[in-house]
Amino acid sequence: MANQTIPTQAFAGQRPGTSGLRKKVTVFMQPMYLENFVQALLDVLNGCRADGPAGTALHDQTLVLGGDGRYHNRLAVQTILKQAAANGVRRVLLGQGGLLSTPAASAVIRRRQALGGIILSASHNPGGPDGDFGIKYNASNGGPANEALTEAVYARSQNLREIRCSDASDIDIDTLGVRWLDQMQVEVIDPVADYAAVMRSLFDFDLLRGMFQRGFTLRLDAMNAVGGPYAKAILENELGAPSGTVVNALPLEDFGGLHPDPNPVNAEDLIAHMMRADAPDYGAAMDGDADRNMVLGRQFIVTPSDSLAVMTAHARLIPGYRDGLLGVARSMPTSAAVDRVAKVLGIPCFETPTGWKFFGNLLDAGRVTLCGEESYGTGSSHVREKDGLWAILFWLNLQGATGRSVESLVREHWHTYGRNYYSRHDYEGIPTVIADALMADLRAGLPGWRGQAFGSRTVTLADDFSYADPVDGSVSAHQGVRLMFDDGARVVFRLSGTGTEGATLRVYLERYEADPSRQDTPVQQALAELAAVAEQVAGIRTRTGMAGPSVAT
Ligand code: VG1
Ligand code: CO
Repeated sequence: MANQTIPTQAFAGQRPGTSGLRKKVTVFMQPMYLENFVQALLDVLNGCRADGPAGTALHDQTLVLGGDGRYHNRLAVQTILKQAAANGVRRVLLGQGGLLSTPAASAVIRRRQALGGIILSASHNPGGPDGDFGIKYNASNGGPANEALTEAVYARSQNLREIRCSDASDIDIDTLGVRWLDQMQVEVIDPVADYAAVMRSLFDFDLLRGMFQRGFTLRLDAMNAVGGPYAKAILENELGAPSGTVVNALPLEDFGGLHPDPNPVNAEDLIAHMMRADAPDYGAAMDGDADRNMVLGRQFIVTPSDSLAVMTAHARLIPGYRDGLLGVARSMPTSAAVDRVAKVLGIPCFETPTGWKFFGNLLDAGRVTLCGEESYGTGSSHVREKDGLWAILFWLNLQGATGRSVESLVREHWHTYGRNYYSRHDYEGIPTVIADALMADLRAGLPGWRGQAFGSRTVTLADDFSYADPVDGSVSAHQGVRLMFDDGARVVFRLSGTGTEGATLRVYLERYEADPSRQDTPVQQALAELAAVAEQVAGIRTRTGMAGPSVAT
């Protein structure tokens, strides 16, 4: 079979966002759209500059490939394999059926010492022919490519004139084992094996097995996404949880119509189960690519920011972290609950921009062990992605090691450290011009806010968060507008970088409550004053015509 060189024209807008290039499936299905982006990526990996000739850096390299199984995944896998072959890649490790969860892809890259991996996922975005598709590249540390690389790919995509592709036929991606696509070796691997080995090395599997033997009950909602096979293999097959513990376990191309975003709005069926009188001991869910997690106890929902703080406080009880933590990191909008724990433990705590790629350097440099985001993401140095099932196993191990329920662990935490009331309000589908103007006006108004009083609170800091990476010194500016108050409360504004329709404004609200007798207020009530401040400062209702947020979690 021969390599073909096919002329193409650049597509505008192939700049990766918070987590790769995400667009509507209909956009990705345009002829050459995926091909262009993949060619730009392979060119950059081959050592090309924005407009230079092709290099050969890939010729002795291995790439990992897999995705969350959503609509278009199988077709995209075949296309990418043919492009990889024509661009001189030596070997591809492909998840069986084209499947790899995001954390599993990270684990495979690391364990097999691959150059990197291509992950096909739009994560928590809906799937199906009318849904979203996505592609991202992870580097040899297993983590999302840094901004320098994604910008180079974008620059290359804007100068692209041709792509190279093999005209070989589709290959079998469903049978384990090695086959050839021209000169390139394709090894179809079990998508679960490497990942499960990592989990075994971190958690007390004997303890967990004993819990299920003694009747501990868990409901894990895999939301018809890629996490199902991982959860079934580890929890039901290996740890002996009764069959049916993992629900919605079969990955479906459209997620069975579910929106695979594990939050109280989209995981309503799980919440309903957990609120019943006969609820299981423990409830959990993952998102489309299994890197997010939601943790629930009986009649109790854990916020992701609290989850990170509780995990940090108890990490030494988990075998993989028994020697303690080097440090922790959280994204800027994530609540400061973990900061208080880090202080008590005497370990460093870093504040990074939104997106997992910013944790990579800190993890690689051995400065942090645990990381988390308010968006239902927690992870550790075991891979370079957030990891849904890992977090669920961590909390399971924690319940087993302490003999305590999810709710009592969190309540005790609040009692000890105080409670950071926290909520994120999303305003979805705003016309881009309106959202951009809102943010621009907020930024322009920043100098005026400092010293302003809102009710009993005074603004002590008003800025646009800028991050200087302590490891490589790179600076990422304009990461979100912050208003900080004298009592530790905060309001943060930023625009989403993962959506595919219009703009989504995210407003993050936080305030601290040390007094245990005042830690039981409903969250939205506890934050109502701050929501009013956000409205006053940004004029969201007038500008968008929306009466309130489309999602408040
Ligand atoms: C969102 C979250 C962010 C997360 C990102 C990718 O980004 O806020 O914390 O890292 O999604 O998560 P944004 O730019 O829309 O706010 V995943 O699970 O979609 O890859
Ligand atoms: Co995800």
